Amino acid sequence: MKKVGYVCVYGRANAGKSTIINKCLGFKLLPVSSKPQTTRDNVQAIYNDDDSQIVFVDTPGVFKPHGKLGSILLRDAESAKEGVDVILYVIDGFEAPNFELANKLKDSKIPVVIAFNKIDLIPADIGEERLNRYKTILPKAKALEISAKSGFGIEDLIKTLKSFLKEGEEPYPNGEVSDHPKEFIISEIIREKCMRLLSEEVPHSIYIDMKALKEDEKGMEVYADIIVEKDSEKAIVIGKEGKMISEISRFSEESIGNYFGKRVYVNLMVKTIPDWRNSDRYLKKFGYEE
Ligand SMILES: Nc1nc2c(ncn2[C@@H]2O[C@H](COP(=O)(O)OP(=O)(O)OP(=O)(O)O)[C@@H](O)[C@H]2O)c(=O)[nH]1
Ligand SMILES: [Mg+2]
Repeated sequence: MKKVGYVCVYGRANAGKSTIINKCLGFKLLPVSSKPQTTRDNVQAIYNDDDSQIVFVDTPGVFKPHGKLGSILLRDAESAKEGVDVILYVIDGFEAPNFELANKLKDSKIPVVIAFNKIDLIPADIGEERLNRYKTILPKAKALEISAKSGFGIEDLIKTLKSFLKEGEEPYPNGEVSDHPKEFIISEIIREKCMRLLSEEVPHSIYIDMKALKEDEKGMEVYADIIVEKDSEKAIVIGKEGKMISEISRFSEESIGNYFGKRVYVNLMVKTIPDWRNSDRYLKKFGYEE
């Protein structure tokens, strides 16, 4: 029997949680961007090897919440820590230390593993000094220095996580990579392109509403609406002479195509739904239950 279990990946926004999971999986499943609050859902990502199955639960980064959607995301991140086998607490080593979450984890009954990430960006002595301050708060936690970007420490991290798991039935016996359907993975790829290509506040007001997915052996056709909150944002997403929306489509086609190994056509429409992130009706429609 394999060693199996659930690992909640928890930490502040932009710490590198989704990047770490992608690196462990060996392929890119989850959206990553340099803007905080890229992840919006607790998504399970399934790692498999010969002797183990680790279900990573990616979470929205902890951040001062704005509006109703922000509060829902914060609640989701906090609740993901319950019922797992290990909490992987990801720290951005480059950022000035912030001990709020470490203090929250102090009394955790679930084992905590610290991934002190982005060590490629800081001198070793500064990293060590910073990490030691976290270790003082969480003396029982196992701590590893890693760089999700370069892959340094990832193998060790997987080994460490496995040491906390027990033998049992695999939660996902059929080679699934996620608990979310294909449509969700596609919508997240499109949203990631928006996060990366658009500036300022626009990316945060975006929701990708999948309309249709047509597929055969050779190709895929994706039809989706990009929802924004204001007409001014709609104009930015469309861009001058439709330049931005065609960039978003082109990058999405490339990434979705690489992921599924098929030719992909993406058709996007932009729609305004005023203040959807504070609307009970739309939050519910888009899957964010209060
Ligand atoms: N230099 C460096 N950058 C990293 C490393 N890990 C992640 N990053 C970058 O940090 C940024 C945030 O990464 P994400 O994986 O989206 O972070 P996250 O914690 O999932 O963020 P949210 O989903 O917003 O909470 C991206 O620009 C990554 O490329 C690392 O080890 N080194
Ligand atoms: Mg993320």
